[in-house]
Amino acid sequence: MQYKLIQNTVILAGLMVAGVFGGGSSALLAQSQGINEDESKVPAYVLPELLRMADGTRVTTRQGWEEKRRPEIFRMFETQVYGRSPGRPDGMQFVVTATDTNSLGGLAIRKEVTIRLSKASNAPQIHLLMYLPKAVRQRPPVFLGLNFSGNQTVIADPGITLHEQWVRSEKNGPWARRLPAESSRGTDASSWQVEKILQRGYALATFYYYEAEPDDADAYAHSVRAVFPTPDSGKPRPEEWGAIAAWGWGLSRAMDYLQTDPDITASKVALMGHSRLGKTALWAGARDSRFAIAISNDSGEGGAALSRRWFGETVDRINTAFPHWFCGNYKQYSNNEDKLPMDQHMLIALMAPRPVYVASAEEDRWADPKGEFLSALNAEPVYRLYGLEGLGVTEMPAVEEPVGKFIAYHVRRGKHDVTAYDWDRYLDFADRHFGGR
Ligand code: GTR
Repeated sequence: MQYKLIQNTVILAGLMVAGVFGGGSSALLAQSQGINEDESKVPAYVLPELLRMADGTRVTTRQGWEEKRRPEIFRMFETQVYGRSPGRPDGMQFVVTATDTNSLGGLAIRKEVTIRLSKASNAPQIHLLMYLPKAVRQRPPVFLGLNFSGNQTVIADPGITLHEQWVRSEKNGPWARRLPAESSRGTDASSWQVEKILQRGYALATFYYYEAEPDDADAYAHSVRAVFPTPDSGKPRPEEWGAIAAWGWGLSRAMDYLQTDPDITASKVALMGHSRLGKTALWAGARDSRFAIAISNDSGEGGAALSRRWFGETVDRINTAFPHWFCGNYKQYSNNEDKLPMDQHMLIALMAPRPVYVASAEEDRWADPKGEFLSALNAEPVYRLYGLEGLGVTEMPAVEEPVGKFIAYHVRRGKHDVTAYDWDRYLDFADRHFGGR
């Protein structure tokens, strides 16, 4: 479409402009006026340049990227968007609590692992659920992802242990620990496709994201952030971790365990996350190079979607609705996107040279499918430094026409969700990068 061409040209031309950080005051004005879902009203904007240092120096080599520009961009995301998180805590313990060598009718080995995050008797725990494909004799590659509602929801398997969860029975009411209902088993099965993953020769590892932090602005006391605060701070400082960083930190702790597990290949772990957990997968992948692939499913604002593009959710809206997700410093960019020293294409680029997949859904306008595509496209210059092909197209592909090699993209029919179609594409992508089944 003519229109798309024009938009892409605006952005790519923006990349040529030396040292321009912003300049699109019309975009700024527009965003402060609220939510836009009309493509014809998207104002022009200029993206910060991926390969030019804040001091104006151009970066043209891998070494320059790895030693100078990548650390600079990483620090921007760390201090301005997601917040700095601590490293691996001391005294973690991994306990395999249950193994069923004949689960899902013989398709899988089910394993449950408790990750104790310190030696303290009241240490927070992560309960990792794993399925291993029985038919695969060698150590399989793994999809790792946080789940939204508890391990028992990913497939209707009566053998999955129910763990107490943080709940509030009424809005702003007191927090309590409760066992989830039996009836919740398998309620999210369509977005996990466990059997499909196993049939394709992959293992799955997942845990409930509330175990790192309940997703509520008032849940700080029950977060790993309260247990592992950075020195001398009761609450995080403005550049310290928000909930997305806490969830991502939990994924790194799951990786600590996976590196000790003789039944899987820890160098072949693909992170997959949907929506807020897609934002989390991208940030976790940027922070922790042990993750071999990162997959963002409909991650939208603060994930794959460009912040400066005024379409769908905005920085202001997300900071208002979910004040706990990002670090304190991110608040200053509400209705002020042009002041961001980076944009989200740079988050995608932080994965390089590792493969990264960005996926959208056609009806998920809130997440701005086109802004997600353009982010992936504008991450390509870094992959080029490695001689790696990115999307292989310059215009948004048609619905359900996946594109790309080291950066991949598709927009699927339908709404905000993870579906069998999405998983088929992620499995194909993993096959290509992990060397087949
Ligand atoms: C929405 C939020 C999005 C997205 C989504 C989700 O309410 O505005 O950024 O994260 O929730 O996580 O389902």
